[in-house]
Amino acid sequence: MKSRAAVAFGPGQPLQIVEIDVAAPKKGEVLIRITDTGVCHTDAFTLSGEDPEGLFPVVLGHEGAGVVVEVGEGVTSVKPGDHVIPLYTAECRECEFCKSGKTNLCVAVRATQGKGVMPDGTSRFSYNGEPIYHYMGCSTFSEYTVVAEVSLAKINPDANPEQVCLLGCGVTTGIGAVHNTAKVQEGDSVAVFGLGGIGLAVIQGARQAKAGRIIAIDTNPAKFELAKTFGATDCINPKDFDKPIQQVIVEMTGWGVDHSFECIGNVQVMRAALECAHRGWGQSVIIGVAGAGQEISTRPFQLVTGRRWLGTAFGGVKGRTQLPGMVEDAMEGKIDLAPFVTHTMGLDEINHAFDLMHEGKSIRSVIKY
Ligand code: NAD
Ligand code: AHE
Ligand code: ZN
Repeated sequence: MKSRAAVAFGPGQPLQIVEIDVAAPKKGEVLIRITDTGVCHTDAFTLSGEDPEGLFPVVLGHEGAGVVVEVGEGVTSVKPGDHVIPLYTAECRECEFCKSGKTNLCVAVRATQGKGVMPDGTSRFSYNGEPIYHYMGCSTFSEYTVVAEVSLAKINPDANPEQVCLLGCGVTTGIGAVHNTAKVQEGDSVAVFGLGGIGLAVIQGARQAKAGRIIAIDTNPAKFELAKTFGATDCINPKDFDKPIQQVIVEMTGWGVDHSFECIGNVQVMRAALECAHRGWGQSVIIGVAGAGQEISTRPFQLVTGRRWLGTAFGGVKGRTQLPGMVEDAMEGKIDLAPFVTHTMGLDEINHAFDLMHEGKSIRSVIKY
């Protein structure tokens, strides 16, 4: 079938809106009509050419919501008409990782996903007869996309897709990082570096966990108002100080914070986030994605003296099992999604969504098909 799609033909190039061909779903696959998709900084990261797994031409997008159109052979967990959120972290419930009870990092489709193809090693997308790569197992920047059955969470059909699409990545990642990765407890102190969709979701999660002090850090003070609305108790701009921001935070708190979260993808900030953690027990969670060749560093003494460095993907959330409940939480007002959607637009304007992100003017732009 034909589908309108925003195709990234090469790194650093604007997306082009073209009509691509989408092949029927094969065994274990599902054809989805995407109704709404957020634009996450990871899409911009891969488009920039910095992603070691970046492939072109590709249909980007991984934060969507849609409706099942057709199922391939053997698919039993969803049927046409079901409302779904595509998952870039699949959940097969059969692999060693799924069965471990220790992680959400299912490996069922991860190897082929990273190569931009479906589990059988081929693409369902083409343009002028030439294959186009899939992205993160989702490719939500096409109105019609094909994903693996294990990469779909079935959700309440009454949920607002313009909002719950954000549970496909950003909001789930931030909230999940607080509860599943850091396990923030009542009264704990928290520092959040970077106040985009991810960092603001961390703040919302920290408030759910009844954290005490929540220190929000960004170089763009325009982000502070929403951070305070979500529960930040202090907002600070590293540019306002002539000493390292980790020193500022340690001085603000005595010995540092119980938990810090890096939500930017900057390896220098990752170091600062680790070093503002409390001597003896403070932990720092890396959420941001850094470019090819970049590495983190700190004095080992920082770890010897009890700080712990952690990381998280999709907030440790098992998508098929836990995402439907998070959608219900959003419908009941326990997760507040509306303030994240600062802009909505049609697919034709998707490059504007990337501009708004780079200019620091949006939290999330949602593309509506
Ligand atoms: P965003 O662009 O919306 O927000 C980033 C924020 O960081 C902005 O407010 C910006 O002003 C701020 N910032 C930039 N440099 C800074 C600095 N030096 N000090 C303080 N603040 C600074 O991005 P986003 O969509 O919220 O994504 C954030 C990061 O999380 C990205 O790296 C993205 O790829 C990553 N991410 C990871 C996961 C995961 O599962 N691990 C999931 C989603 C996104
Ligand atoms: N492809 C990159 C890594 C990108 C990355 O870390 N992605 C995050 C999700 S970002 C969502 O916005 C993630 O979940 N990683 C775990 C995984 O399995 O992809 C690289 O460095 O190669
Ligand atoms: Zn994302």
